[in-house]
Amino acid sequence: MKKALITGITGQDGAYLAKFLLDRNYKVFGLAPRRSTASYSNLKFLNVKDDVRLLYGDVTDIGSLKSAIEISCPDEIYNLAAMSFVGASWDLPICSANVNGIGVLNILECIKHLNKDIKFYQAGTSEMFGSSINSDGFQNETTAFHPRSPYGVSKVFAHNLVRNYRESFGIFACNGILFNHESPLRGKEFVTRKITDSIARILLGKQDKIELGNLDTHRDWGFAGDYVKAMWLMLQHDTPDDYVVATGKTNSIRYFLEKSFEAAGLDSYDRYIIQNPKYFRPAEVNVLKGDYSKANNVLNWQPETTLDELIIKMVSCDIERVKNEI
Ligand code: NAP
Ligand code: G4F
Repeated sequence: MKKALITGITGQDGAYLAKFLLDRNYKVFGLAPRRSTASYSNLKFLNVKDDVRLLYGDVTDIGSLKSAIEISCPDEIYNLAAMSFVGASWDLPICSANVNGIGVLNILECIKHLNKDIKFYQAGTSEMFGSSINSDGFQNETTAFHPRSPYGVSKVFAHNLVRNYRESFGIFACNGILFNHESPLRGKEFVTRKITDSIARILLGKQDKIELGNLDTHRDWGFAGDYVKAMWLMLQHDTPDDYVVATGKTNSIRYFLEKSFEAAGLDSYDRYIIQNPKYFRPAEVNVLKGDYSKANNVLNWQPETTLDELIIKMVSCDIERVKNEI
């Protein structure tokens, strides 16, 4: 039986990846930081909370990582832990650098010293491209990085470390460069879930308006459940490498709003939206559109869920959740 250690197991991707690996008969360990109120809601939502073994740990605390690796003896480590909210990274730049940058170095150092045969996946992001785009309008593995937030900068640091430890020490370490992926488990501060949760509240008479920032940016949105498969495929391949994971389609926040309101049976979104300067960012990433042909050709991976299907799933799930709120 293969063993995997997932950092960030309580987050959106962590829960989907835990389920994916359990379904493939892995023994799954999860690193969970100490929080004043522990949140296992994502693991519970997917009915996997009791099937994983959680170990206290924090990627900024190398002793806790060493101990988690010694207890779990993993064949594979998936590093999903992050301060993942771009909007907060200007307020928390040092925290972002420590968790998203030094945290990765801590794990790589543990692998180097404890067991160089452990395969490693690093959760990289399209935010590393920032304002950089190829002349064909896509971003792929050859696109230069020009991050636009402390979050993006911290992830570039991690990306380069992973490549360096692969080249220097022969560690099987892969960078996924994942474009935005959403689900009913997405945190409510991210724009998609903020919209679908608010629509459910509007529909059920619990909210009147949605306050948002820039509605004209474009994102390449996929379904998180599809993307965790790509993480796993990277570690099953013969050689370690870096891969873009995306849908190849881009849409604006306005499109997401329009389709979400439609999915809830509500007409035009205009009268429900207030634009609040507090949600605009000091520097913005205007367009993300990923070319996933390398992942398709080498790993045989492709997205399975369309954005319109994803929106329907998120809206209906939030309507049920808000209905059942006490
Ligand atoms: P998420 O829901 O915000 O989950 C992040 C996880 O990291 C949570 O379990 C969080 O625990 C944990 N964490 C935070 N600080 C930690 C620390 N110091 N030590 C250990 N764990 C810590 O994020 P996600 O959407 O699942 O994304 C997973 C990873 O993919 C992240 O690295 C993110 O940057 C990256 N990524 C995401 C996307 C996307 O569109 N979702 C795209 C590209 C890359 P608490 O909840 O207790 O804080
Ligand atoms: O949903 P967002 O906060 O996601 P963002 O910044 O694209 O980051 C997500 O995807 C990255 C991959 O590209 C991940 F690495 C990262 O961890 C995270 O998962 O914002 C999307 C867009 C932005 O342009 C933002 O300015 O929506 C715009 N937006 C407009 N109004 C808003 C809002 N974003 C948020 N969060 N809240 C608003 O009210």
